[in-house]
Amino acid sequence: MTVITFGTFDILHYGHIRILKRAREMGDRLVVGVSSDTLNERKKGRKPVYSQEERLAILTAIRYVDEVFVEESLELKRDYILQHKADKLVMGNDWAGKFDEFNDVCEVIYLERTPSISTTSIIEVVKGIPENL
Ligand code: C2G
Repeated sequence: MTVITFGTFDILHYGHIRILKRAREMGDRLVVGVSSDTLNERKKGRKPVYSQEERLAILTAIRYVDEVFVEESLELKRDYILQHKADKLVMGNDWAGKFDEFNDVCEVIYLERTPSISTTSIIEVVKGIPENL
């Protein structure tokens, strides 16, 4: 059973590890599509802190991850699912409902997002911006 998930995974944190662990436990192989730097800039309007090569290397080193590839475009999601023969697509529930169209080629599952942690909040702490401003 192959599981696929997608994301930027910039400044890897506990929320990322938890979704990777839970996704991996839903099958016996986890493939991760890592957003390219260009896709991330389009999506979020800023460059990731870690380059795509660094993010790929970090994800490759995680025990729950069996394979990584670069996600170049959101429009190619169906092709990626088919190419990697994924049985399940797992995403955090900030994406709830957004990928239901792929239900015809795989099971689409949204897992609860881990509260109180995000790449953006880490960047703000590192920059020294008070959280409640
Ligand atoms: N996540 C989580 N808990 C958090 C933060 C993130 O469960 N506190 C999950 C997200 O729901 C997502 C994954 O970790 O499933 C990766 O998060 P991001 O790097 O923010 O990915 P994103 O930019 O949302 O990219 O094609 C879809 C996109 O590429 C998803």
